[in-house]
Amino acid sequence: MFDNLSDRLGGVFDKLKGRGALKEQDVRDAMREVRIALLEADVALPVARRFIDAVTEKAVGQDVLRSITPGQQVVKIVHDELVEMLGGADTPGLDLDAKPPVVIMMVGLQGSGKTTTTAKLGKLIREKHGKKALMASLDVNRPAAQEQLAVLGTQVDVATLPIVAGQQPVDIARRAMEAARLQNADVLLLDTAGRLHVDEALMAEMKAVAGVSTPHEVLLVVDSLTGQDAVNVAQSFSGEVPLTGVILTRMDGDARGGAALSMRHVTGKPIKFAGTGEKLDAIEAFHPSRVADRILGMGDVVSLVEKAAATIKEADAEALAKRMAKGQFDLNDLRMQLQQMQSMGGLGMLAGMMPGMKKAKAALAASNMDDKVLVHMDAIIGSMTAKERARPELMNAKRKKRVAAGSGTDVQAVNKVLKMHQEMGRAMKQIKKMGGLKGLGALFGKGGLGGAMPGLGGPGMGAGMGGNMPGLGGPKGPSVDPDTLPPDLRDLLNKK
Ligand SMILES: Nc1nc2c(ncn2[C@@H]2O[C@H](COP(=O)(O)OP(=O)(O)OP(=O)(O)O)[C@@H](O)[C@H]2O)c(=O)[nH]1
Ligand SMILES: [Mg+2]
Repeated sequence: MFDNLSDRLGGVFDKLKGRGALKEQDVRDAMREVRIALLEADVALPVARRFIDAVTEKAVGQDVLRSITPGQQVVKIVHDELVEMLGGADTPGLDLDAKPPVVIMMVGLQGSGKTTTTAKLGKLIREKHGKKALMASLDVNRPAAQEQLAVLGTQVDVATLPIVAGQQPVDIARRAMEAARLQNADVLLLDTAGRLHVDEALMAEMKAVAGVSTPHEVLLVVDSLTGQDAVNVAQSFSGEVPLTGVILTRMDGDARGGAALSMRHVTGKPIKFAGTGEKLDAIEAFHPSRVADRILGMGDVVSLVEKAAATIKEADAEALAKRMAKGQFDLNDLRMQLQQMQSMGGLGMLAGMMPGMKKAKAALAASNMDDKVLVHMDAIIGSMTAKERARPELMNAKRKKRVAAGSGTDVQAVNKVLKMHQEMGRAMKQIKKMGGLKGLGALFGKGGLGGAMPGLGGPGMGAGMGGNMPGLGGPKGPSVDPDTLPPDLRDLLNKK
């Protein structure tokens, strides 16, 4: 689910993030691509249009374009707007707050997953809410539909209404109400019949059932795989019965995601649950922010950006940028970069929060790298004298031995730190020559990894860590992905 959309958007944003500065036209161009990606994912046209308008309006603002990390900011705006599109930060769960028996009516097209979801909810109500539920099938169209629910009922240990052959839906609903009262059930779940298409007979039946049972929740069950058609279905239903929420089934499948993304806007009702499999516990509360994270392929870039902003002392960043402007970069500066990485929670956490985290995490695990590497590097620099830190060229064999002993490492490790520093210094000099300082300043300021990763995004971290610190990831490690760097930096790394 969302895989294609995710890839497409990832491509668009990588380009955006790879730039130090953004012009309004860059944002507009990117938004055109986002729009195409949304439409290809089967998002309803008005929904896509509204989304793009909202994002564009916010993203072309001067605060964003002039900020140090415009690309990141645009991504955050897209993220926040996606959350909004999916229903906002807080989505309500099941509302069982009414006089029992609280009636929940399930509606939807044939095969959308109503019966399965009814049983899933019955189980959830028993286990999570600690309440007693009764389930009744009003499906007299499909042979054995009522038996299906009875079987599921025994599986989830929730009572079902005894079947009376030949009884019609409205009468079954009445009988179910009566039975629920007699059994002191807290909740009555009504599973209704589906049709291949929305038709008048179906709507009349839904209305009549709602009329006698006055449901507290009317949940529209929608198959995520239905794409654009789901939107029409949702529109027809919401015009006829008082929907209170939507449940998306088959979120475990490879749907393009359009139904999920459009549903909230089309029905105006919250998506309450997501069905994630055929098993009867495969149901999850629907969290817009988590889904947005998933679509944007971010571990949690948003909190990473927030965290970076909170962690990196503005003053430090500025001081470093100034020194770099003069072509200065000593071991103290390197150390500051390492400490920033550590104070953000270490490498494991960073990898977990990075976009494309799957790859990064795997590389991290494969390289046996852990936060000890950072600690060791810090200890090595810490064991040097102030003079040595400022002038690393002083480090001869004797001094290296002393520092290795002092930091509890070996000369090889000391060499690695020195080499890393050398690479970073060289990279910076070249950048200075190329006049690419603005991008670099941004990278180090609050930036890194295309904006969000101080330290990790620096050119030296890319060159140094990737190339020379086997412990720190190797070529495929969590060092910066060259594609996310500003073009001038990228060229530099590629030349290497
Ligand atoms: N993978 C997956 N399969 C699901 C999910 N929800 C339902 N299914 C499957 O979809 C099929 C149809 O589900 P039902 O619950 O019978 O659908 P229905 O809406 O009651 O169908 P009718 O009563 O014929 O209208 C079953 O095989 C379910 O196991 C889900 O979230 N994920
Ligand atoms: Mg059914």
